[in-house]
Amino acid sequence: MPQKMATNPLQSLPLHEDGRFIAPGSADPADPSQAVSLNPATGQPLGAVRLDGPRELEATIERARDAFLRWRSVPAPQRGEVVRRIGNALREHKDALGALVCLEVGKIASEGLGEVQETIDIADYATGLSRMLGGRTMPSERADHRLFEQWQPLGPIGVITAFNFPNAVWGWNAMIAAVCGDTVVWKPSLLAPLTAMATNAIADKVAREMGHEGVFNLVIGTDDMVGRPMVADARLPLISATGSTAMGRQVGQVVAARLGRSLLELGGNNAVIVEPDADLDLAVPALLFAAVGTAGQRCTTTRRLIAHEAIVGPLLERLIDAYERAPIGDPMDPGTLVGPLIHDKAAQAFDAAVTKAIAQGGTVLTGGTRADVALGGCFVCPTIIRAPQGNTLPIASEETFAPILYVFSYRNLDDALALHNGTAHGLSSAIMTTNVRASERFLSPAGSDCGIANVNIGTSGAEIGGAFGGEKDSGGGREAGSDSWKAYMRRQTCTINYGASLRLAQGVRFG
Ligand code: UN1
Repeated sequence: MPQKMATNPLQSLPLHEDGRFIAPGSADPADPSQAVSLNPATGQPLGAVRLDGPRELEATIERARDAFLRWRSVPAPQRGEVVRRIGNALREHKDALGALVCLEVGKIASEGLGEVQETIDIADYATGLSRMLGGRTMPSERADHRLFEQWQPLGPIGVITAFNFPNAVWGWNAMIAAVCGDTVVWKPSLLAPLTAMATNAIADKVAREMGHEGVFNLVIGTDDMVGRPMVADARLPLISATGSTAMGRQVGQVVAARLGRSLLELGGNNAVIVEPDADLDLAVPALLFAAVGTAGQRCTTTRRLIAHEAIVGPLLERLIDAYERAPIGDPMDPGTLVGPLIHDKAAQAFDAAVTKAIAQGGTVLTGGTRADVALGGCFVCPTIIRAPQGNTLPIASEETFAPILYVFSYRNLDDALALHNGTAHGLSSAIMTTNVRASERFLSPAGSDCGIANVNIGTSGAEIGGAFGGEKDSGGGREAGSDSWKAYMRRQTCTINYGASLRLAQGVRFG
Protein backbone atom coordinates (compact mmCIF):
# COMPACT_ATOMS: atom_id res chain seq x y z
CA MET A 1 0.00 0.00 0.00
CA PRO A 2 1.51 3.38 -0.93
CA GLN A 3 1.79 5.57 2.14
CA LYS A 4 -0.17 8.79 2.48
CA MET A 5 1.31 11.97 3.82
CA ALA A 6 0.13 14.32 6.53
CA THR A 7 -1.65 17.14 4.74
CA ASN A 8 -0.21 20.21 6.44
CA PRO A 9 2.94 19.38 8.36
CA LEU A 10 3.92 23.00 8.80
CA GLN A 11 0.90 23.57 11.03
CA SER A 12 1.48 20.72 13.43
CA LEU A 13 5.27 20.89 13.83
CA PRO A 14 7.09 23.17 16.30
CA LEU A 15 8.46 25.64 13.75
CA HIS A 16 7.46 28.81 15.50
CA GLU A 17 9.14 28.39 18.87
CA ASP A 18 12.37 30.34 18.44
CA GLY A 19 11.18 33.22 16.29
CA ARG A 20 13.31 32.22 13.33
CA PHE A 21 10.53 31.10 11.03
CA ILE A 22 9.38 33.44 8.26
CA ALA A 23 6.05 32.62 6.60
CA PRO A 24 6.10 31.80 2.85
CA GLY A 25 4.45 35.13 1.99
CA SER A 26 7.38 37.04 3.49
CA ALA A 27 10.11 34.72 2.22
CA ASP A 28 12.45 36.71 0.01
CA PRO A 29 15.35 34.99 -1.78
CA ALA A 30 16.93 38.41 -2.41
CA ASP A 31 17.17 39.11 1.34
CA PRO A 32 20.64 38.01 2.53
CA SER A 33 19.42 37.64 6.10
CA GLN A 34 17.09 34.78 5.12
CA ALA A 35 17.44 31.24 3.87
CA VAL A 36 14.35 30.47 1.83
CA SER A 37 13.24 26.87 1.85
CA LEU A 38 11.87 25.91 -1.54
CA ASN A 39 9.75 22.89 -2.31
CA PRO A 40 11.92 21.24 -5.00
CA ALA A 41 8.85 19.72 -6.65
CA THR A 42 7.25 23.10 -7.31
CA GLY A 43 9.98 25.67 -6.81
CA GLN A 44 7.59 27.47 -4.43
CA PRO A 45 8.72 28.72 -1.00
CA LEU A 46 7.61 26.71 2.03
CA GLY A 47 8.87 29.45 4.28
CA ALA A 48 12.21 30.91 5.27
CA VAL A 49 14.43 31.18 8.31
CA ARG A 50 16.37 34.08 9.69
CA LEU A 51 20.07 33.30 9.25
CA ASP A 52 22.48 33.20 12.16
CA GLY A 53 25.87 34.88 12.02
CA PRO A 54 29.07 34.74 14.08
CA ARG A 55 27.37 36.33 17.12
CA GLU A 56 24.67 33.69 17.26
CA LEU A 57 27.26 30.97 16.65
CA GLU A 58 29.29 32.24 19.60
CA ALA A 59 26.24 32.28 21.87
CA THR A 60 25.22 28.81 20.70
CA ILE A 61 28.64 27.29 21.34
CA GLU A 62 28.73 28.89 24.79
CA ARG A 63 25.26 27.55 25.57
CA ALA A 64 26.29 24.07 24.44
CA ARG A 65 29.46 24.29 26.52
CA ASP A 66 27.61 25.37 29.65
CA ALA A 67 25.09 22.60 29.17
CA PHE A 68 27.92 20.10 28.65
CA LEU A 69 29.36 20.93 32.08
CA ARG A 70 26.10 19.73 33.62
CA TRP A 71 25.10 17.03 31.11
CA ARG A 72 28.39 15.13 31.38
CA SER A 73 27.62 14.36 35.04
CA VAL A 74 24.09 13.09 34.45
CA PRO A 75 24.28 9.28 34.68
CA ALA A 76 24.33 7.79 31.19
CA PRO A 77 21.13 5.73 31.68
CA GLN A 78 19.33 8.95 32.66
CA ARG A 79 20.65 10.54 29.47
CA GLY A 80 19.29 7.46 27.74
CA GLU A 81 15.87 8.17 29.26
CA VAL A 82 15.89 11.64 27.68
CA VAL A 83 16.76 10.07 24.33
CA ARG A 84 14.06 7.41 24.77
CA ARG A 85 11.48 10.15 25.23
CA ILE A 86 12.82 11.99 22.19
CA GLY A 87 12.26 8.78 20.23
CA ASN A 88 8.65 8.76 21.48
CA ALA A 89 8.17 12.44 20.57
CA LEU A 90 9.47 11.64 17.09
CA ARG A 91 6.98 8.78 16.88
CA GLU A 92 4.19 11.24 17.67
CA HIS A 93 5.41 13.61 14.97
CA LYS A 94 6.46 10.93 12.48
CA ASP A 95 3.77 11.62 9.87
CA ALA A 96 4.20 15.38 9.94
CA LEU A 97 7.99 15.28 10.03
CA GLY A 98 8.07 12.70 7.23
CA ALA A 99 5.80 14.94 5.18
CA LEU A 100 8.03 17.95 5.83
CA VAL A 101 11.07 15.96 4.64
CA CYS A 102 9.13 15.17 1.46
CA LEU A 103 8.08 18.77 0.95
CA GLU A 104 11.49 20.22 1.64
CA VAL A 105 13.83 17.81 -0.15
CA GLY A 106 11.44 16.02 -2.54
CA LYS A 107 11.55 12.50 -1.13
CA ILE A 108 8.60 10.25 -1.85
CA ALA A 109 6.22 9.51 1.02
CA SER A 110 7.62 6.15 1.97
CA GLU A 111 11.19 7.46 2.02
CA GLY A 112 10.27 10.57 4.03
CA LEU A 113 8.62 8.39 6.66
CA GLY A 114 11.52 5.92 6.44
CA GLU A 115 13.94 8.69 7.22
CA VAL A 116 12.12 9.65 10.41
CA GLN A 117 11.91 5.94 11.29
CA GLU A 118 15.71 5.81 10.97
CA THR A 119 15.96 8.55 13.62
CA ILE A 120 13.49 6.71 15.87
CA ASP A 121 15.56 3.55 15.44
CA ILE A 122 18.79 5.29 16.42
CA ALA A 123 17.05 6.81 19.45
CA ASP A 124 16.06 3.30 20.55
CA TYR A 125 19.57 2.06 19.87
CA ALA A 126 21.12 4.93 21.83
CA THR A 127 18.76 4.32 24.75
CA GLY A 128 20.05 0.77 25.09
CA LEU A 129 23.59 1.93 24.49
CA SER A 130 23.31 4.31 27.44
CA ARG A 131 23.63 1.25 29.68
CA MET A 132 26.45 -0.29 27.66
CA LEU A 133 29.16 2.38 27.35
CA GLY A 134 31.63 0.02 28.92
CA GLY A 135 35.41 -0.06 28.90
CA ARG A 136 37.76 -3.02 29.16
CA THR A 137 39.71 -4.29 32.10
CA MET A 138 43.22 -5.56 31.33
CA PRO A 139 45.47 -7.64 33.60
CA SER A 140 48.06 -5.43 35.24
CA GLU A 141 51.67 -6.62 35.29
CA ARG A 142 51.95 -5.27 38.85
CA ALA A 143 50.64 -7.05 41.95
CA ASP A 144 47.70 -5.36 43.66
CA HIS A 145 46.99 -3.12 40.69
CA ARG A 146 43.92 -2.80 38.55
CA LEU A 147 44.26 -1.59 34.94
CA PHE A 148 41.17 -0.59 33.02
CA GLU A 149 39.80 1.93 30.61
CA GLN A 150 36.68 4.02 30.78
CA TRP A 151 34.94 6.32 28.35
CA GLN A 152 34.27 9.93 29.22
CA PRO A 153 32.06 12.50 27.50
CA LEU A 154 33.96 14.54 24.93
CA GLY A 155 32.33 17.97 24.89
CA PRO A 156 29.96 19.94 22.71
CA ILE A 157 30.21 18.48 19.25
CA GLY A 158 29.58 20.13 15.89
CA VAL A 159 27.27 18.31 13.49
CA ILE A 160 27.08 19.44 9.86
CA THR A 161 24.45 17.75 7.72
CA ALA A 162 23.57 17.67 4.03
CA PHE A 163 20.18 18.24 2.43
CA ASN A 164 19.50 14.65 1.47
CA PHE A 165 19.05 13.22 4.98
CA PRO A 166 17.89 16.32 6.81
CA ASN A 167 16.61 14.38 9.82
CA ALA A 168 18.29 10.97 10.14
CA VAL A 169 21.93 12.02 9.88
CA TRP A 170 21.36 14.47 12.74
CA GLY A 171 19.77 11.54 14.57
CA TRP A 172 22.78 9.26 14.09
CA ASN A 173 25.00 11.92 15.60
CA ALA A 174 22.80 13.64 18.14
CA MET A 175 21.21 10.56 19.72
CA ILE A 176 24.56 8.83 20.17
CA ALA A 177 26.33 12.03 21.28
CA ALA A 178 23.61 12.72 23.84
CA VAL A 179 23.86 9.36 25.59
CA CYS A 180 27.65 9.72 25.51
CA GLY A 181 27.26 12.92 27.58
CA ASP A 182 28.02 15.36 24.77
CA THR A 183 25.93 18.32 23.74
CA VAL A 184 25.25 19.12 20.10
CA VAL A 185 25.62 22.19 17.88
CA TRP A 186 23.89 21.35 14.62
CA LYS A 187 24.46 23.24 11.40
CA PRO A 188 21.98 21.87 8.85
CA SER A 189 21.96 22.36 5.10
CA LEU A 190 20.43 25.65 4.01
CA LEU A 191 18.36 23.59 1.60
CA ALA A 192 16.49 21.93 4.46
CA PRO A 193 16.32 24.39 7.35
CA LEU A 194 12.67 23.75 8.24
CA THR A 195 13.16 20.03 8.85
CA ALA A 196 16.12 20.93 11.04
CA MET A 197 14.14 23.50 13.02
CA ALA A 198 11.27 21.12 13.64
CA THR A 199 13.58 18.22 14.51
CA ASN A 200 15.74 20.21 16.89
CA ALA A 201 12.70 21.80 18.52
CA ILE A 202 11.17 18.37 19.20
CA ALA A 203 14.38 17.11 20.84
CA ASP A 204 15.05 20.34 22.71
CA LYS A 205 11.53 20.47 24.14
CA VAL A 206 11.84 16.95 25.59
CA ALA A 207 15.27 17.71 27.04
CA ARG A 208 14.17 21.07 28.47
CA GLU A 209 11.10 19.59 30.10
CA MET A 210 13.39 17.11 31.82
CA GLY A 211 15.64 19.92 33.04
CA HIS A 212 18.33 19.69 30.40
CA GLU A 213 18.39 22.90 28.45
CA GLY A 214 21.16 23.44 25.93
CA VAL A 215 21.86 19.81 25.01
CA PHE A 216 20.40 20.17 21.50
CA ASN A 217 21.31 23.38 19.68
CA LEU A 218 20.81 24.62 16.18
CA VAL A 219 22.71 27.22 14.23
CA ILE A 220 21.52 28.02 10.74
CA GLY A 221 23.90 29.99 8.59
CA THR A 222 26.09 30.15 5.55
CA ASP A 223 29.41 28.35 5.29
CA ASP A 224 31.27 31.64 5.50
CA MET A 225 29.44 33.13 8.46
CA VAL A 226 28.83 29.99 10.48
CA GLY A 227 30.34 26.86 8.90
CA ARG A 228 33.98 27.92 8.71
CA PRO A 229 34.22 29.51 12.18
CA MET A 230 32.38 26.53 13.66
CA VAL A 231 34.80 24.03 12.14
CA ALA A 232 37.79 26.05 13.35
CA ASP A 233 36.47 26.41 16.91
CA ALA A 234 38.57 24.47 19.42
CA ARG A 235 35.64 24.41 21.87
CA LEU A 236 34.11 21.74 19.62
CA PRO A 237 36.42 18.72 20.05
CA LEU A 238 34.63 16.71 17.37
CA ILE A 239 33.20 17.88 14.07
CA SER A 240 30.99 15.31 12.38
CA ALA A 241 30.36 16.44 8.82
CA THR A 242 28.34 14.95 5.99
CA GLY A 243 28.67 16.29 2.46
CA SER A 244 30.90 16.34 -0.58
CA THR A 245 34.47 15.10 -0.66
CA ALA A 246 35.65 18.65 -1.39
CA MET A 247 33.88 19.89 1.75
CA GLY A 248 35.31 17.01 3.79
CA ARG A 249 38.84 17.72 2.64
CA GLN A 250 38.53 21.31 3.89
CA VAL A 251 36.86 20.37 7.16
CA GLY A 252 39.37 17.58 7.82
CA GLN A 253 42.35 19.89 7.33
CA VAL A 254 41.01 22.72 9.48
CA VAL A 255 40.06 20.37 12.31
CA ALA A 256 43.38 18.51 12.09
CA ALA A 257 45.29 21.80 12.27
CA ARG A 258 43.79 22.43 15.70
CA LEU A 259 44.27 18.76 16.64
CA GLY A 260 40.54 18.22 16.90
CA ARG A 261 38.73 15.14 15.69
CA SER A 262 36.64 14.91 12.62
CA LEU A 263 34.18 12.29 11.52
CA LEU A 264 33.64 12.62 7.80
CA GLU A 265 30.81 10.99 5.89
CA LEU A 266 31.38 12.05 2.30
CA GLY A 267 30.35 10.94 -1.13
CA GLY A 268 30.25 7.54 -2.73
CA ASN A 269 30.60 6.03 -6.15
CA ASN A 270 28.96 2.79 -5.25
CA ALA A 271 28.87 -0.22 -7.52
CA VAL A 272 26.94 -3.45 -7.73
CA ILE A 273 28.61 -6.48 -9.30
CA VAL A 274 26.16 -8.92 -10.88
CA GLU A 275 27.53 -12.43 -11.31
CA PRO A 276 26.27 -14.81 -14.05
CA ASP A 277 24.44 -16.92 -11.46
CA ALA A 278 22.63 -13.95 -9.87
CA ASP A 279 18.91 -14.20 -9.19
CA LEU A 280 17.61 -11.47 -11.50
CA ASP A 281 14.31 -11.38 -9.61
CA LEU A 282 16.37 -9.96 -6.76
CA ALA A 283 18.87 -7.99 -8.80
CA VAL A 284 16.36 -5.91 -10.77
CA PRO A 285 14.35 -4.46 -7.83
CA ALA A 286 17.53 -4.10 -5.76
CA LEU A 287 19.16 -2.04 -8.50
CA LEU A 288 16.01 -0.02 -9.12
CA PHE A 289 15.74 1.05 -5.48
CA ALA A 290 19.45 1.65 -5.01
CA ALA A 291 20.01 3.57 -8.25
CA VAL A 292 16.71 5.41 -8.65
CA GLY A 293 15.46 5.77 -5.04
CA THR A 294 15.68 9.31 -3.63
CA ALA A 295 16.20 10.31 -7.30
CA GLY A 296 19.81 9.15 -7.00
CA GLN A 297 20.53 11.64 -4.22
CA ARG A 298 21.87 9.35 -1.51
CA CYS A 299 25.55 9.03 -0.76
CA THR A 300 24.82 5.29 -0.95
CA THR A 301 23.10 5.43 -4.36
CA THR A 302 24.29 2.79 -6.82
CA ARG A 303 26.09 4.69 -9.56
CA ARG A 304 27.84 1.83 -11.34
CA LEU A 305 26.57 -1.57 -12.47
CA ILE A 306 29.29 -4.10 -13.20
CA ALA A 307 27.52 -7.02 -14.87
CA HIS A 308 28.95 -10.28 -16.16
CA GLU A 309 28.83 -10.40 -19.93
CA ALA A 310 26.77 -13.60 -19.85
CA ILE A 311 23.82 -11.82 -18.20
CA VAL A 312 24.29 -8.17 -19.00
CA GLY A 313 21.83 -8.42 -21.91
CA PRO A 314 18.83 -9.95 -20.09
CA LEU A 315 19.58 -7.93 -16.96
CA LEU A 316 19.55 -4.64 -18.85
CA GLU A 317 16.40 -5.58 -20.71
CA ARG A 318 14.53 -6.09 -17.45
CA LEU A 319 16.13 -3.12 -15.75
CA ILE A 320 15.31 -0.73 -18.59
CA ASP A 321 11.72 -1.95 -18.47
CA ALA A 322 11.58 -1.31 -14.70
CA TYR A 323 13.16 2.13 -15.16
CA GLU A 324 10.67 3.11 -17.81
CA ARG A 325 7.74 2.09 -15.66
CA ALA A 326 8.88 4.02 -12.56
CA PRO A 327 6.38 6.89 -12.10
CA ILE A 328 8.07 10.30 -12.00
CA GLY A 329 6.27 13.25 -10.45
CA ASP A 330 4.92 14.83 -7.32
CA PRO A 331 6.58 13.12 -4.35
CA MET A 332 3.45 13.75 -2.29
CA ASP A 333 1.46 11.58 -4.70
CA PRO A 334 1.42 8.04 -3.24
CA GLY A 335 2.03 6.46 -6.67
CA THR A 336 5.29 8.33 -7.37
CA LEU A 337 8.65 6.57 -7.19
CA VAL A 338 10.88 9.31 -8.61
CA GLY A 339 10.67 12.81 -7.18
CA PRO A 340 12.53 15.96 -8.21
CA LEU A 341 16.21 16.81 -7.94
CA ILE A 342 16.94 19.26 -5.17
CA HIS A 343 17.50 22.30 -7.42
CA ASP A 344 18.28 23.53 -10.88
CA LYS A 345 22.04 23.23 -10.35
CA ALA A 346 21.61 19.52 -9.66
CA ALA A 347 19.64 19.13 -12.87
CA GLN A 348 22.36 20.98 -14.76
CA ALA A 349 24.96 18.62 -13.29
CA PHE A 350 22.79 15.73 -14.52
CA ASP A 351 22.66 17.23 -18.05
CA ALA A 352 26.42 17.83 -18.03
CA ALA A 353 27.19 14.27 -16.90
CA VAL A 354 24.98 12.80 -19.64
CA THR A 355 26.63 15.02 -22.28
CA LYS A 356 30.09 14.04 -21.08
CA ALA A 357 29.21 10.35 -20.97
CA ILE A 358 28.04 10.48 -24.58
CA ALA A 359 31.17 12.39 -25.63
CA GLN A 360 33.26 9.71 -23.92
CA GLY A 361 31.61 6.96 -25.94
CA GLY A 362 28.80 6.00 -23.58
CA THR A 363 25.41 4.92 -24.93
CA VAL A 364 22.23 6.14 -23.26
CA LEU A 365 20.01 3.07 -22.91
CA THR A 366 17.15 4.88 -21.22
CA GLY A 367 16.55 8.36 -19.83
CA GLY A 368 19.24 10.96 -20.35
CA THR A 369 16.75 13.81 -20.46
CA ARG A 370 14.65 16.00 -18.20
CA ALA A 371 11.27 14.47 -17.36
CA ASP A 372 8.12 16.13 -18.53
CA VAL A 373 6.56 17.04 -15.19
CA ALA A 374 4.77 20.37 -15.20
CA LEU A 375 4.99 21.15 -11.48
CA GLY A 376 7.73 23.77 -11.60
CA GLY A 377 10.59 21.73 -10.11
CA CYS A 378 13.49 19.94 -11.81
CA PHE A 379 12.67 16.36 -12.70
CA VAL A 380 14.92 14.04 -14.68
CA CYS A 381 14.38 10.61 -16.17
CA PRO A 382 16.20 7.77 -14.42
CA THR A 383 19.09 7.08 -16.73
CA ILE A 384 21.19 4.08 -17.73
CA ILE A 385 24.36 4.67 -19.73
CA ARG A 386 26.44 1.82 -21.06
CA ALA A 387 30.21 2.29 -21.11
CA PRO A 388 31.98 1.67 -24.42
CA GLN A 389 33.98 -1.49 -25.14
CA GLY A 390 37.06 -1.47 -22.94
CA ASN A 391 35.06 0.04 -20.07
CA THR A 392 36.67 3.48 -20.36
CA LEU A 393 34.21 6.10 -19.17
CA PRO A 394 35.95 8.78 -17.04
CA ILE A 395 32.69 10.50 -16.04
CA ALA A 396 31.75 7.34 -14.13
CA SER A 397 34.53 8.16 -11.65
CA GLU A 398 32.67 11.29 -10.61
CA GLU A 399 29.79 11.38 -8.15
CA THR A 400 26.86 13.12 -9.84
CA PHE A 401 24.00 13.45 -7.36
CA ALA A 402 21.32 12.27 -9.81
CA PRO A 403 19.81 8.97 -10.99
CA ILE A 404 22.46 7.97 -13.52
CA LEU A 405 23.64 4.37 -13.62
CA TYR A 406 26.77 3.58 -15.64
CA VAL A 407 27.01 0.01 -16.90
CA PHE A 408 30.21 -1.97 -17.36
CA SER A 409 30.59 -5.62 -18.30
CA TYR A 410 33.26 -8.13 -17.37
CA ARG A 411 34.44 -11.67 -17.98
CA ASN A 412 35.92 -12.72 -14.67
CA LEU A 413 35.47 -11.65 -11.09
CA ASP A 414 39.04 -10.36 -10.75
CA ASP A 415 38.39 -7.83 -13.49
CA ALA A 416 35.07 -6.90 -11.91
CA LEU A 417 36.73 -6.31 -8.55
CA ALA A 418 39.48 -4.20 -10.12
CA LEU A 419 36.84 -2.08 -11.82
CA HIS A 420 34.81 -1.97 -8.63
CA ASN A 421 37.67 -0.74 -6.45
CA GLY A 422 39.16 1.47 -9.15
CA THR A 423 37.50 4.68 -7.99
CA ALA A 424 38.45 7.31 -5.45
CA HIS A 425 35.44 6.68 -3.22
CA GLY A 426 34.86 3.68 -0.97
CA LEU A 427 31.48 4.00 0.70
CA SER A 428 29.09 1.20 -0.21
CA SER A 429 29.14 -1.83 -2.48
CA ALA A 430 27.24 -4.98 -3.32
CA ILE A 431 27.42 -8.25 -5.21
CA MET A 432 24.44 -10.15 -6.57
CA THR A 433 25.22 -13.85 -6.71
CA THR A 434 24.00 -17.27 -5.61
CA ASN A 435 27.56 -18.59 -5.59
CA VAL A 436 29.13 -18.68 -2.15
CA ARG A 437 32.63 -18.54 -3.65
CA ALA A 438 31.90 -15.25 -5.37
CA SER A 439 30.18 -13.68 -2.37
CA GLU A 440 32.95 -14.73 0.01
CA ARG A 441 35.56 -13.45 -2.41
CA PHE A 442 33.73 -10.12 -2.48
CA LEU A 443 33.81 -10.01 1.32
CA SER A 444 37.45 -11.16 1.61
CA PRO A 445 40.41 -8.81 2.15
CA ALA A 446 40.96 -8.94 -1.62
CA GLY A 447 37.33 -8.06 -2.31
CA SER A 448 35.37 -4.82 -1.90
CA ASP A 449 37.41 -1.94 -0.46
CA CYS A 450 34.32 -0.11 0.82
CA GLY A 451 33.04 0.58 4.33
CA ILE A 452 29.81 -1.23 3.46
CA ALA A 453 29.71 -4.48 1.47
CA ASN A 454 26.40 -6.24 0.80
CA VAL A 455 25.33 -9.50 -0.80
CA ASN A 456 22.06 -9.75 -2.70
CA ILE A 457 20.81 -6.33 -1.65
CA GLY A 458 21.65 -2.94 -3.15
CA THR A 459 24.14 -0.38 -1.86
CA SER A 460 21.69 1.96 -0.12
CA GLY A 461 19.25 1.63 2.74
CA ALA A 462 21.63 0.57 5.50
CA GLU A 463 20.22 -0.24 8.95
CA ILE A 464 21.33 1.86 11.91
CA GLY A 465 22.65 -1.13 13.88
CA GLY A 466 25.84 -1.29 11.82
CA ALA A 467 28.57 1.33 11.63
CA PHE A 468 27.95 3.60 8.67
CA GLY A 469 30.76 5.17 6.64
CA GLY A 470 33.36 4.57 3.98
CA GLU A 471 37.01 4.56 3.07
CA LYS A 472 39.25 6.64 0.79
CA ASP A 473 37.51 9.76 -0.52
CA SER A 474 34.36 8.73 1.36
CA GLY A 475 36.06 10.09 4.47
CA GLY A 476 36.81 7.19 6.82
CA GLY A 477 34.28 8.13 9.51
CA ARG A 478 31.80 5.78 11.13
CA GLU A 479 28.43 6.88 12.45
CA ALA A 480 25.29 5.22 13.83
CA GLY A 481 25.57 1.70 15.31
CA SER A 482 28.20 -0.87 16.32
CA ASP A 483 30.98 0.87 18.27
CA SER A 484 30.72 4.20 16.42
CA TRP A 485 29.89 5.76 19.79
CA LYS A 486 33.59 5.65 20.65
CA ALA A 487 34.18 8.59 18.30
CA TYR A 488 31.95 10.69 20.57
CA MET A 489 33.84 9.93 23.79
CA ARG A 490 37.34 10.20 25.12
CA ARG A 491 39.11 7.07 26.26
CA GLN A 492 40.75 7.13 29.64
CA THR A 493 43.18 4.47 30.82
CA CYS A 494 43.26 4.10 34.58
CA THR A 495 45.61 2.24 36.91
CA ILE A 496 44.71 1.78 40.56
CA ASN A 497 47.25 0.61 43.11
CA TYR A 498 45.36 -1.05 45.94
CA GLY A 499 48.53 -2.40 47.58
CA ALA A 500 50.75 -0.80 50.20
CA SER A 501 53.92 -0.47 48.12
CA LEU A 502 54.76 1.58 45.07
CA ARG A 503 55.62 -0.75 42.18
CA LEU A 504 56.89 0.62 38.90
CA ALA A 505 56.08 -0.91 35.54
CA GLN A 506 58.72 -2.47 33.31
CA GLY A 507 60.62 -3.51 36.49
CA VAL A 508 62.09 -0.03 36.90
CA ARG A 509 63.65 0.69 40.30
CA PHE A 510 63.99 4.28 41.39
CA GLY A 511 65.67 5.19 44.66
C1 UN1 B 1 23.30 9.52 3.09
O1 UN1 B 1 22.94 9.43 1.92
O2 UN1 B 1 24.01 10.50 3.47
O3 UN1 B 1 22.06 3.74 3.83
C2 UN1 B 1 22.90 8.59 4.17
C3 UN1 B 1 21.28 4.63 3.44
C4 UN1 B 1 20.65 5.50 4.48
C5 UN1 B 1 21.54 6.63 4.84
C6 UN1 B 1 22.11 7.40 3.70
N1 UN1 B 1 20.36 4.70 5.64
O4 UN1 B 1 21.00 4.79 2.27
